[in-house]
Amino acid sequence: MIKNYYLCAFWLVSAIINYELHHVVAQNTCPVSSYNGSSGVILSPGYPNLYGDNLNCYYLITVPKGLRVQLTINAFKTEACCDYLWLHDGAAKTTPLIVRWAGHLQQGMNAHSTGNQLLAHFQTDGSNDDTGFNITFSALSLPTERPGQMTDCYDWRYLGRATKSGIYQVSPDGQQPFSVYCDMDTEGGGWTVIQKRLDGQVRFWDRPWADYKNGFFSQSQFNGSFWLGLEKMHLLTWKDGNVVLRMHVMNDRCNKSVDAQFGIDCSYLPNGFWFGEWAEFRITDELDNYRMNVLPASSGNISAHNANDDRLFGDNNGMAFTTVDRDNDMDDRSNCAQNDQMGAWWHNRCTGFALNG
Ligand SMILES: [Ca+2]
Ligand SMILES: [Ca+2]
Repeated sequence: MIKNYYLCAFWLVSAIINYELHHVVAQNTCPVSSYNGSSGVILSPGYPNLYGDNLNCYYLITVPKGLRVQLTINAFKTEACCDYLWLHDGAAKTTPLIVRWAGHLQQGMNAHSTGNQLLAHFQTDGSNDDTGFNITFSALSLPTERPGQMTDCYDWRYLGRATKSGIYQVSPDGQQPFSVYCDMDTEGGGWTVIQKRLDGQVRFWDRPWADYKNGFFSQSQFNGSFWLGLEKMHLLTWKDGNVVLRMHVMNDRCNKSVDAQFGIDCSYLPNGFWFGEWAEFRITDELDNYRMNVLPASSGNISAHNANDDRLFGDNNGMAFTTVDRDNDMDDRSNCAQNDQMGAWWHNRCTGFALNG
């Protein structure tokens, strides 16, 4: 009886504390929704204390005409799964999304609009708050327009203000322009697609060096499977200091024909979606056999964020490109592109994953 009595008392105290916590949090309402001028700060409700649940706060930032809005993170901590800061490229929620920020983000991270207005929308779910954000906004000059000289899809998105995914002409070195497929939908858009594999109709693994250098397509060009080509990748990655590589792997994990060939049963594997991002992706020129350099994975679920389990960084960073007819890998006894049909790749001895195999 006494035990029960104490237990009841504890529950009561616990309930009161919870009530008071909720009460404090619930006082957080959205701050002012309009910000004008050349610079300032936007804060999450209650910052640096916990923001509240079920918030929908809007921050419309307007800088002088002819300039762009730049946001720079001073501090950012939200619940990664569920509390988001959406940045829109204009004054309304219907304008294109620049980026969605969530989780614990580093000081100094930034994003910008293409015009003089940016709408930030802070949305939280019904539980688990964090300290939120402290973000500086500033006016950024528009870069000098270079008519007819878009160097990549990022230029088309942020200088050309293109918002539709499709085929665009780019000239990374100011020389002869060529066609690329621009993804304007994923994570703010401006992505130049360098490889796409949809099905087994286009052979990838045993193509010769010349094909991997110059690129190859299915009959439906950029609508089907393709490899843009190492020479173009070199031009695209060499002109800028920081090119981000992003991979998407989705749907069927189990290829029935390969399954039968190697006698593996993979039918128990579910479909899924995996992605990863690696910064400072660079491909050297042909004289150096299109060597690939990259930093460790910065996000995604394709590999763990450490060198031991980051196969692209761990195995392929600093490696030259190998095809079935040109062996530049580190394996003395074999050609890694031939081994188990792993295909042309930046092989070491050989590699943990190879997306052309
Ligand atoms: Ca939450
Ligand atoms: Ca070899």
